[in-house]
Amino acid sequence: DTKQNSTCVLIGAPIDCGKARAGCLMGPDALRTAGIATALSELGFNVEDWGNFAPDLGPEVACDNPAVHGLRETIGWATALRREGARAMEVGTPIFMGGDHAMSLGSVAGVADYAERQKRPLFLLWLDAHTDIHTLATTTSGNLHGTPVAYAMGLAGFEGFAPMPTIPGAQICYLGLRSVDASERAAVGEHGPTAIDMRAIDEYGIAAPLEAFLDQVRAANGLLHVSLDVDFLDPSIAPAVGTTVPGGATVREAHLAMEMLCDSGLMRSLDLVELNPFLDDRGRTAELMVDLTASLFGRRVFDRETTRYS
Ligand code: HAR
Ligand code: MN
Ligand code: MN
Ligand code: MN
Repeated sequence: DTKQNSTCVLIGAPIDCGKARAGCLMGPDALRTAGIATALSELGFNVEDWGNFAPDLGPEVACDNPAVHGLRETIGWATALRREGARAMEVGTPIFMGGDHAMSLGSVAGVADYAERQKRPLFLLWLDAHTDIHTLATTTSGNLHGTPVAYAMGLAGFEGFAPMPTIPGAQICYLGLRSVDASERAAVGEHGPTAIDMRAIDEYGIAAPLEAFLDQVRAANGLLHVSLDVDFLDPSIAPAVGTTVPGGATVREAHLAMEMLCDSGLMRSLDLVELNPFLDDRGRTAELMVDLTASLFGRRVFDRETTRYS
């Protein structure tokens, strides 16, 4: 409905337990400071900021892999964000403001609950240097921000997490990959998400592979969840992230992807993750993330009609 289309719900998720380096807990407030609500209001959206949430902590959970850490807290976050995410889907477009990428164990599950109620297939676009497809058994770092795609696909080894409506690999597309562990490469090969790495972007540009995925979503009448990790971007333009990997997307590639996503009208929910303001340079990464969000919601230099030259 129109209210749903015109409302953005900001969900603060200061989750910081998905890796060792601290600081992502300041992410939601840095995005607010950089003006995310104003940017969306200026584009004509009604913005509801639901504030920062906290994990629903349950009992301690055992895990066979001794490397895994932060499991109880991460499950608590997943429970809280799943509930709030599903609720926000009824109100408008949720923008989950992380927090590290372990946030998506909850955000994607909440969106998947909603998609199941609507009886529509959910598609996932993962803009990231990393595949984040470890299970609790395969992760060697034990950092749970490296696991949400595996959970979303329903892979085994998520003891302690509630089962979620799973997303088949064929409905998942990665864009921007350049740091993938051997066991993750095997999982991608076996379970079939589309993996657009930086070499593919260098060879074909970012538009063609993204358009092909959007065509797939459209043809299936799907809902699209977009998960934007700061490290999708090149560290020279986005230094505020713990896991910098050289050779990422440029400002223009990232804006083009956002503009195409906006034009498609397919995006139904968004994650902004891994922003670590403690590592930022005078707020420039937070500001870039807000500018990209604005492009995603319709900010333009000119509309296409004005710019047509042929
Ligand atoms: N694959 C590595 C690991 O599991 C690195 C994961 C880093 N993940 C993120 N999110 N920064 O994309 O430790
Ligand atoms: Mn990630
Ligand atoms: Mn990453
Ligand atoms: Mn097309």
